[in-house]
Amino acid sequence: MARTQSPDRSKAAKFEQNTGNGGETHQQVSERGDHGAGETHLTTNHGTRVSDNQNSLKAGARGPALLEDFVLREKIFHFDHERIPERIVHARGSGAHGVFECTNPIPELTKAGLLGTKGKKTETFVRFSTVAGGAGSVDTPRDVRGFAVKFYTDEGNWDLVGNNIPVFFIQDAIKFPDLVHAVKMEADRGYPQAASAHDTFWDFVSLMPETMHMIMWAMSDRTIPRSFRTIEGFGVHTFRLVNASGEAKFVKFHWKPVLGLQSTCWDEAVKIAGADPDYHRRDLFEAIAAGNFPAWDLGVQVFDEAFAAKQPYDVLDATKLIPEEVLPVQVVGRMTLNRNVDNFFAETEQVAFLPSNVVPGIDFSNDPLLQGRLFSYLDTQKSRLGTTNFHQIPVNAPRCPMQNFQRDGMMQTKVPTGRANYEPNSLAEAGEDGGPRECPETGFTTFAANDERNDGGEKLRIRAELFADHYSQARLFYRSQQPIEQAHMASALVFELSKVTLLHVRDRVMARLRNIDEDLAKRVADGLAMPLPAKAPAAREPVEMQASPALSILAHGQPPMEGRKVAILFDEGSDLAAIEAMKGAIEKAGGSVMLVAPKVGALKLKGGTLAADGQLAGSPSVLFDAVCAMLMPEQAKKLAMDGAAKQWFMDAHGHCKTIGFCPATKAEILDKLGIEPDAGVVPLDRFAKIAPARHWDREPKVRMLA
Ligand code: HDE
Repeated sequence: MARTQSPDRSKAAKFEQNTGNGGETHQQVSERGDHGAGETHLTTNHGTRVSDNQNSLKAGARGPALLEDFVLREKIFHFDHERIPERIVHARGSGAHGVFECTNPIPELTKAGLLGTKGKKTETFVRFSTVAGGAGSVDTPRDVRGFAVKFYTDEGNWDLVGNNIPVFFIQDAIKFPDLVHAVKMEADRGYPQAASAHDTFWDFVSLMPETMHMIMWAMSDRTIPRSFRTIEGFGVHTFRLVNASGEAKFVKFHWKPVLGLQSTCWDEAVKIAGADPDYHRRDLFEAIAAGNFPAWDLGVQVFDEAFAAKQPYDVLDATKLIPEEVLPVQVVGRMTLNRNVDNFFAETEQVAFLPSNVVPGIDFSNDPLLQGRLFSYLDTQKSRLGTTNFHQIPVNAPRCPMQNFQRDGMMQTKVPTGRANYEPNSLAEAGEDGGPRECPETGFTTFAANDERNDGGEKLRIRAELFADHYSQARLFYRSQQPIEQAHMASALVFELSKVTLLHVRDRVMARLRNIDEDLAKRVADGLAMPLPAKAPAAREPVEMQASPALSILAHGQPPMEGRKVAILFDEGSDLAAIEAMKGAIEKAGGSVMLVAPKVGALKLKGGTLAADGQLAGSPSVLFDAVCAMLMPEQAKKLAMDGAAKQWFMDAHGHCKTIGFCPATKAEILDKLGIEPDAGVVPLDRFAKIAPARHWDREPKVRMLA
């Protein structure tokens, strides 16, 4: 038998393989000379045209693959290295492009150009994230959300790398690796993923009372948001604004969502994790794709040393906030996210935020957490993106001119010309390009902070006195919540501590809770069926602060219809005109509608046929803000025995959502499930008006809360 390759045999073998080209083989496609849309040619990374992207090079049709196959080796080599290290924290994120527009300029406070003129627009890139889970984890665990914004200003990139909570767990950067180790998967067993409800996290918390304020936020509904579009953002640290005369004020940055604040409830968040692990990513992408651009107002709280000195907390302590009722937030501009990324990896994964990216007019404070971050982010980009030249990646590159004498390094993509790679040089005197020079007038100058309260500035491993108050603001937060929100917090604590197997850790947490609020501590102890331990000694006795309604989500009122998603359940025989009228009413009010039916293909209705957007079992009610059903009696009867259908209504009811019913739905489904009409379980004619509201007064009837 001939050992050489027979062209005819290899052709025959190729004909049997399906290339995915509409059922055609490679041979069929290439015989026709069709190279796909636009007649573009597939090449290697070095530009050589590839003749066959379906078969590796073999010594005979049944022979071994050859090392010589540079097309195969290059393709596999690149593929093998497609993943880069995920972020050590905030690994799971979603990004989008936007624009920031200054609406209320503050040139008297800052010389930063983006805040200096009304109507001034600055491009932005935003990445929202969870903190603890890996890049492939779900979107809805109980977790803090990152809210990182890169402003591509005319004066360089300003990165405001914040969270959706205005305070942080720890006060000093030296504790960050401990905190992160404690909250991530436990070191020996590699679980739990994206969850704080485990021994090591609560062990750390119980031993670090400075975490208590943040723990109150973490146990509140702030950490189970409805959407990225409905979270607030905070710069967390105190920063400085510096004006053209060199005068500085302190500042805290806030982002206020135009769609209002909204969260889910815990049972709902858990179920969403299964129904749609990409719930937040999908929500953001789809909203932007549909032209419903989410927006946030940027606000500032501006204050001076004298104000800072009068507060019962230290403004350099990142575990403390300044209540808005004490110092109002002044809106300076609005950011609108108006463009999805073209490529997730190139943009969302490779974006590198640096709190050290500031522009003239914005400066740091001595917050010891912030100071640590100024090192950490630059350092981490080298290990994640692999090169000191990560700033050249398009999403990271400044939009304004950038030139200096830094050279070379891995993956250098620029080709600098000339000899000037040092400064000072006098090459210009010889007619050569001498390169850029420093700019004393317009360049960034650090505000020469003269902090009177810094006791002479000896080098000490020490924290300022008021940092020792760990409970006043934890109490402020708890007592500023509405009763149902307090019940959610107590229940969250019970849930989390119930997952803690070290009993002494549960005890120690409860002992600390007693410093925050005795009633809260008692509810948690009752919920765990454990005796309340003695109160933990406090390093500093808490002071009473005036309640701050701005800290409550519900005090902001019911959400608007704009940006909310409503499901209409129908089946064969439903009235098409009625469905269309309902859809129209919801869309007119700014909501979006998903049509759900037991089968997705076209169903025969009264008045025509209609295809559903989602199949009932795959579109559980947790994915919607409100649901209604428009069914004929026979179909309602059939659905009344279907598990997915029953759960659909039970969950909508249990999550305190508005449910709109037709007579058949009420008689055949709701009545049998024991779902009684209330302020939010209403006939269809009232549904559209109140759809986005949550009916929290229903909750004590459907769930035991701590
Ligand atoms: Fe971060 N943080 N962090 N952090 N952080 C990172 O940087 C760090 C802190 C925040 O979407 C890392 O590029 C230290 C506070 C966000 O890409 C890392 C300390 C706040 C993001 C890092 C803190 C944040 C990060 C991981 C204590 C709210 C995601 C990958 C001193 C104000 C940014 C990376 C994105 C990411 C370090 C504390 C927010 C390791 C050392 C406080 C939103 O550098």
